[in-house]
Amino acid sequence: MAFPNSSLSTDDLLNMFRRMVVIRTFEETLGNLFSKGVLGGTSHFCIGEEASAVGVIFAAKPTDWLISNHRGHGHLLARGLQVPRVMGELMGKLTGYCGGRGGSQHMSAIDLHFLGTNGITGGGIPIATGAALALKYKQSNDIAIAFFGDGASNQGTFHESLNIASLWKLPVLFVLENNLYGMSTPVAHSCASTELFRRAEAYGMKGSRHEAFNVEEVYTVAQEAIARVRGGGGPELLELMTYRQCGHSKNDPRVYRTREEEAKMMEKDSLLLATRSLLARGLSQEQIDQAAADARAEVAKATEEALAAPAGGRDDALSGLFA
Ligand SMILES: Cc1ncc(C[n+]2csc(CCOP(=O)(O)OP(=O)(O)O)c2C)c(N)n1
Ligand SMILES: [Mg+2]
Repeated sequence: MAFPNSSLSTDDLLNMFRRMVVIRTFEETLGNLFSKGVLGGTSHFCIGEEASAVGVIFAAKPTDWLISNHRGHGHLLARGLQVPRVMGELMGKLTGYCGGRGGSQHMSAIDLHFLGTNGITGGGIPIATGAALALKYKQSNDIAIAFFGDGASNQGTFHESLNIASLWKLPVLFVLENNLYGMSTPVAHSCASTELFRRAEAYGMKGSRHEAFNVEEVYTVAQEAIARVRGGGGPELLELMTYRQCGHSKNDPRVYRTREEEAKMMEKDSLLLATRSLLARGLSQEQIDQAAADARAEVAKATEEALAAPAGGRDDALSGLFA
């Protein structure tokens, strides 16, 4: 069944489903590469949160500027960055978007209007606000979109940015991805009021809260908010209720929540919901399985390509340094 007011065609929805499978497979593949020792360090997966990234970014124009956080693979891949180059960046390869220097948490693609993932909690919010100021100054029709978490909404940068963005009516959409936890801390243990969208009211801007499991629902509410922001209505805060099915980072045993809670949230898995919507629109299970298989094959090919790509070395160690 189509979400009310949805303007998505079945082809669009299938395309979004396929991109969500790319994102999930990408991160499952990273998990394997970490366990084999091919990748080192850590990474933050967005498994379970794919509908938020894909729904919002598909509703934006390709020229709208995106700013992400430490959990940014979904945002990067939803924007359409090439999978082998995103994978290559994580592997420290020269073919990566930042020559392998940025990794997961500091990856940008300026030509695709992606201003970067960001390892500093709340660090991307003022960057988006500054980008929006530049866009307003240039009288551009583009907007800035910042993705961040519930934990980041307790940072000073969130409050300062919302205040100035509203005061100056900047074209920025603040997308608060509320996955119920900041690392191991539940929202109710860190936020005096757990309805985070209400924080917008204090700064004189519109705030709203939506479930973010059905990609069509996310697309629809994002499309409406983006149109208002683009139309000069000033900034907005979109609180998207989501759930990370995995741990905070690679080695998180998830002792702060129950397996029962996880099982209940899995019932709203975005791939499951999108599959149901596609079936209701008349697609066959075989067509949907084929789209998922194509997405998985794309990631497998991208992984091979990234593994074979050259790594940086002494000769280029200083290139790209400005200070
Ligand atoms: C300024 C700063 N403080 C602390 C951290 C450590 N840290 C990394 S992720 C994270 C939690 C962020 O929670 P949230 O914003 O809800 O995003 P989520 O991880 O849930 O997607 C913290 C505290 C950091 N990276 N930067
Ligand atoms: Mg969180």
